[in-house]
Amino acid sequence: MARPKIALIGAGQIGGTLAHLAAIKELGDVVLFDIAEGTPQGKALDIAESGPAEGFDAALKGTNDYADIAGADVCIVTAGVPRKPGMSRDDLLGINLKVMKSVGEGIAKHAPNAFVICITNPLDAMVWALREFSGLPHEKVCGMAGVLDSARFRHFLSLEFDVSMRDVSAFVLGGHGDTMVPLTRYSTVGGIPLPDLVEMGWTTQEKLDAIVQRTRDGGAEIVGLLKTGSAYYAPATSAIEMAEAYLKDQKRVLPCAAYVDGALGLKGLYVGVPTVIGAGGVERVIDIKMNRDEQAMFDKSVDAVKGLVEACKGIDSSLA
Ligand code: A3D
Repeated sequence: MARPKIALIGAGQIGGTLAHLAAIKELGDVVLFDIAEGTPQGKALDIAESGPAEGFDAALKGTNDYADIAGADVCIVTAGVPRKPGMSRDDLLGINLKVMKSVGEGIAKHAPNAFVICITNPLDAMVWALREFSGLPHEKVCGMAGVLDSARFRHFLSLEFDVSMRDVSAFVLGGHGDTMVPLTRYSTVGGIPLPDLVEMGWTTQEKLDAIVQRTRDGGAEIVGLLKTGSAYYAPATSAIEMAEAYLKDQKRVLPCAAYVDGALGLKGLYVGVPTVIGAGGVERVIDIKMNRDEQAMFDKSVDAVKGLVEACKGIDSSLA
């Protein structure tokens, strides 16, 4: 059986890391696409040359021609610009919307059967626009944010409790922005919900609130440190987890920016929700129940996403 084909649209910081991880994990053959000449070719060759020492079997190709992504099983999109210190994700909207148009058309023409994972910011609006421009089925187009935001939350919690990150599970929902919703009631350490751990004296409500805020600011914290761009190791790892769930039909329960039409009281919107990812793409959106406070935070986040979608429609009339 031929190896799966993974097309990475954008060969910058995240794109290069995605290619390296996909090769090391032998998820399939990798095509790196970018408009910058030489960058995808150089990264593909560099990673291929790490193969003998690492011992992986995967072909890597760099290209500036969409025809080379033909028949891809998975497309992961990072094309566009990242933010710099002082910028919000929303500041990227105008420039990255244009990029989504060309990427969506490229995927529609050459890889219409792919499972598409968007990473480009502002995430929830860009994945919506990418789906509109590509015309692919909604369940085959989603966005990576929740896995990363949850991973950040899990990391901070593991430091607070001094336990393995593997035993901390967490859910962060809503839009990937300042209004994201880390759900403490659905987050656990070894199955024990966080509010119970506060009662048990493992931490205090103040410390938990501070961890929630640090999670919300997780992207900005890295931007502030790097100064020249945004995070890329953890974002790439998170998207690879989603791609693997699809390619291996793992039916993983992962939070991602999925098309929600009916669940959680939403009608036709991309936003961060718990999903099941398997060979069918986003196979299920999990319709969880939220309490009043959680619902209020989620609604605020949904409103922020709706505002960005409206802004996209204002910029590109073909989306209206
Ligand atoms: P960067 O290293 O600048 O790579 C972006 C690449 O896109 C560059 O190589 C560009 O040449 C390329 N590019 C620009 N326009 C096009 C085009 N029209 N077609 C193809 N390629 C193009 O950025 P990065 O890899 O650090 O980040 C990529 C995106 O991911 C940015 O929008 C970030 O804001 C976003 N990001 C999202 C998250 C989430 O959790 C959702 C996390 C981190 C970064």
